[in-house]
Amino acid sequence: MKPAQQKKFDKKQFQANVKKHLTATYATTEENASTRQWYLAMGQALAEFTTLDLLQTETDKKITDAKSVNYLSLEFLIGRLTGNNLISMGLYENVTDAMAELGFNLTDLLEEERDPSLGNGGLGRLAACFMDSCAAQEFPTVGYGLHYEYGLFKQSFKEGAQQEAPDAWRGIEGYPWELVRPEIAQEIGFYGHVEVVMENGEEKRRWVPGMTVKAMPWDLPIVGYESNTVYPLRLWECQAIAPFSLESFNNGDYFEAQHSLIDAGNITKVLYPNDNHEKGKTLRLMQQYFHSAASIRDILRRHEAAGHALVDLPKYETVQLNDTHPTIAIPELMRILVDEKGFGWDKAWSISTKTFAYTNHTLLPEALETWSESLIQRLLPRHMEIIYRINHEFLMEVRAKWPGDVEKQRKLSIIQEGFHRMVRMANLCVVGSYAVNGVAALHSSLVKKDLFPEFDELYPTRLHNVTNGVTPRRWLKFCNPGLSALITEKIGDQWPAHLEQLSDISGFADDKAFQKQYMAVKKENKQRLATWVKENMDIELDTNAIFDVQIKRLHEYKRQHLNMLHILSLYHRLLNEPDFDMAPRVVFFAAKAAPGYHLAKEIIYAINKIAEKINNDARIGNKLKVVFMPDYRVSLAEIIIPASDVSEQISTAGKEASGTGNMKMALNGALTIGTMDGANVEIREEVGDENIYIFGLDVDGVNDIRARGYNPFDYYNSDHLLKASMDLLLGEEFTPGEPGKLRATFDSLLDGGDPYLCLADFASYVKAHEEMGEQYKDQSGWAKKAILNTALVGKFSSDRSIRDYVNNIWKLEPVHR
Ligand code: 26Q
Repeated sequence: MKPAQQKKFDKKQFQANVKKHLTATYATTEENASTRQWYLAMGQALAEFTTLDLLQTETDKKITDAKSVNYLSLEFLIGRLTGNNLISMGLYENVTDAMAELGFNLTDLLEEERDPSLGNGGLGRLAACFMDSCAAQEFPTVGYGLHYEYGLFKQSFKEGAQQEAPDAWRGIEGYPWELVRPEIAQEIGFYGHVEVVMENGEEKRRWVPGMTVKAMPWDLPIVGYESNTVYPLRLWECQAIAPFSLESFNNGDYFEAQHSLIDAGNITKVLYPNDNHEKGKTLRLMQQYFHSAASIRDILRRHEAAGHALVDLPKYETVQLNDTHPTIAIPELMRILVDEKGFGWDKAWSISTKTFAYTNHTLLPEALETWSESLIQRLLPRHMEIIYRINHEFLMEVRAKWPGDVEKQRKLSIIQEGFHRMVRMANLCVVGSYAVNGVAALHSSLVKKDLFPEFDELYPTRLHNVTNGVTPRRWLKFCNPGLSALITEKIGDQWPAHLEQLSDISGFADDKAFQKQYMAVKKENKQRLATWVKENMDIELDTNAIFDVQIKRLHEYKRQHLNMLHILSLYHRLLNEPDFDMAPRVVFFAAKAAPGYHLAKEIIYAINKIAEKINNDARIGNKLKVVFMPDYRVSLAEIIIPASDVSEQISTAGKEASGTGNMKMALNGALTIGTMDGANVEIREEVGDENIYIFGLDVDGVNDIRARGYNPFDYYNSDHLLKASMDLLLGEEFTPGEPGKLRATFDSLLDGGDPYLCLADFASYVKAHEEMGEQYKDQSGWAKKAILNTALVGKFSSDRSIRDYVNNIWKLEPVHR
């Protein structure tokens, strides 16, 4: 089926519209307009196609009478929308042609769009892929997030060290795809106290907030692939209710008068740049409550506007919590039902627990959110009372199940006892949801076995697995047009909506002509990346080399420093082993470190310094290059991923919940070198052991070695290559005149105890790389493996993930428009 937008497209009218926006919206003329203004005007003209659909879906009775999912997430890392929306609307060719007639290359125009980086990494990007898949398959969906003024910081390097700058993603002109919706704004309270009032002889509790702000919604259209469906991604912006206090203003205290404006403006000012790490900051909790409260109110508004009764909420709405960040939505719904809508506790609890479902994305203890009771008490006094009541009822269940077992109560309680009592958000989520899921098979089994074993005993049907996925529209069709065309030539054009069809490509894995075509496309993509690197970093690359890629947030558990040790080992051998023969390679990194994560920044610095030396060392010629690309973001991933030969997925087993970059690179024909962690386990199941390089300790091995008492010095002292590689960090090899400047990583790996077992996995990692490097010398054998990776990862389409949610958790039906 072709989307209606394509049928409606009239080239002349579209061109006229672009020109109209150039003057009417951006106040310039055809003669004077910059490329950026042409892009903006084109964006506005395109948004006209989706706005009406967006508004119509809102009131379409077929949709308001069907069950919807509400995806609540503090992060949506959507990336640029224009190119992707063109693909979904089926207008890519039409608009290429229309803009060419106006004298513009569409690719150049698309480059003018700034990435909306409204997320940190995997969790935010997953939310974006899920929105795309819900729209493509027409499962009624509303995404709820925050309209941050500044997205994830922009990264640059100054003499190798990370520098951060604010990301004003909307520019001064605003973002062409967003629509402000003042008619459905909400008011949100904070602070204040709880009053007791008598109502019909009954005691009722009511929250009287001490401060109120406005939640202003901005809608972004999520366009379903060839489906005529447009769902909103609704992002809340915090505004002051009155621009300033008139009283203080009239009293002449202008500065005082601005205060409310400053406070309210702060709540959605900037995205917190921490990934897999929580820091209990008041403003972060304010963001979370602001997001939850505005979203829950909007869900209830839609439900009531459709004429449905509140008792039927779970029949029409389900609320998916993307990690614990929106947990406060649970007590908020309870507060509204009990305090404002007059429900008894039990009825309200029954409605609420049939509405919420929760996805866990991490087992790392430092990432499990807890908030101090005293902070919640101060900011949200009524919610704290509700949490106590939920906990009280829950602990009665625990006592009934394990009579007399105080230890169980202590462990499961939503409130963690101690000097500073803390609220455990994950426990509140498990207790308050009808379904809880992990994000890959291994991760979900560890959620059951290690994180929530007692909850699993208490609620044996509550815990699920839904393996993550990625959208094949952005991560193959759009970012890799060469490979897409080749696939379409062989198996037709239905695969972007039915990715399992890619398995038909495996029939061509041995076909020498196809192998050549496949590798020629890879070469073109490598050339595109090499050109980017030359233009932006002035490093010359050989596209015959292996392009070995590690792109993800910088975190010790992801072990970029293990990759760095491997580079040091290659450098050492190139200089010291006359017979050492390796396939030339370029090792690419791209990663942002949380600004407060000291060691992560040291690792970036070390890799940059090592790169500088190696890239300019005439002794090793072009055998080895190291490229740390600055400012990793979705649009950069779209260039790197299609060009990757090798995908580094080397986290310590048990630490990476799933990973999704692993899926994107395998889909684009990279061979994974990885541990038995996260979704790597399932990728191996799909592509077969011969088409992936697995190394290192598995989860049991990790547990064993820790139980025996892990000592990194044992490895350092007994493995010559490891010692030689690490010792390179001690002198001034990479920091002339400044010996010891790279010590931080060295120290963390030895005196620091090597918490992520890099040294234990080093030898096995080196060996896997050697095998992989040998294989690369046989280009036909390599091509076969790469083709089989593309062919056999259809499972990892986010369309499949969404169908799993729909069938096993949400229980809803598609609505075709
Ligand atoms: C929490 C509290 C305060 C401030 C920030 C945070 C915070 C923010 C982001 C905590 C965690 C995150 C992000 C986590 C994340 O991206 N997890 C990844 O989720 C992916 C999608 O499921 C998985 O593939 C990755 O394995 C997992 O690391």
